[in-house]
Amino acid sequence: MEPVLFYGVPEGCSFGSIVALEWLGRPYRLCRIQMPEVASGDDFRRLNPVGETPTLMTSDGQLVSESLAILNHIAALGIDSGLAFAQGSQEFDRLNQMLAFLNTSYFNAFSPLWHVIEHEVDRSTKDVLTAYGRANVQKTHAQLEAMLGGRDWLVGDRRSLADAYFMGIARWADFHQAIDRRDYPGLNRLYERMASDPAVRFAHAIEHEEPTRSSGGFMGHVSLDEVLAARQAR
Ligand SMILES: N[C@@H](CCC(=O)N[C@@H](CS)C(=O)NCC(=O)O)C(=O)O
Repeated sequence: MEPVLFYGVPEGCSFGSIVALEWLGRPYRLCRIQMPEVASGDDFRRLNPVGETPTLMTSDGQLVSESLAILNHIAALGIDSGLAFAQGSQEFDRLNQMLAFLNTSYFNAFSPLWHVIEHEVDRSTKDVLTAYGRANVQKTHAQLEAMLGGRDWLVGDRRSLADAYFMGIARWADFHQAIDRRDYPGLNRLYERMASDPAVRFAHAIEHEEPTRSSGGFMGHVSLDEVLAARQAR
């Protein structure tokens, strides 16, 4: 079977991995995982014991979880097509640094905001967490704007996997009304440019189950049951 990306809905951070696979252009399939029910269920935990998405199953059945590991796996396949850089190069270090920032500081800034939506909390706890989350989201946007340094793309002079991953997280700021992105002009331009990228439009349509066309190698969806049955039969 082609590689399968298990992506979480709604609005999951798997978004960037879908964009990356589209850009890579090689055949792949998708498996839709509803959060939290299916992601934390026993069946999916057979593929990722952590119970989180994304997870990638490679064509030889190996399982890779954690966005950084998945993006670096895709990156290694995309060096020839200019999607990423060879380990040991300065560009690789820059990309890895940016991905690490996005995957830790930037991603985690939203955690308090998600917590108040996903858990029952009393009014004062909600106010404290909301203020803390918004302050973190503002801080990490200011940091990222400084790292962007007036360039068009997060790393180097062309799009990279960092821009793909950024897009999946950045939209959470709108959902939580945590910032006005126009206060960060460089990030705002990047967001607008990426929003019109065919792979970003595709990933958005996939999440929302809208009709769409792949500009990469998407071969269709496969269900979790089908994947588990195929693995058992191996
Ligand atoms: N460190 C992980 C974090 C993955 C993560 O938190 N995934 C969320 C979606 S963005 C998830 O699957 N949550 C499970 C749930 O909400 O049930 C990564 O970078 O891939």
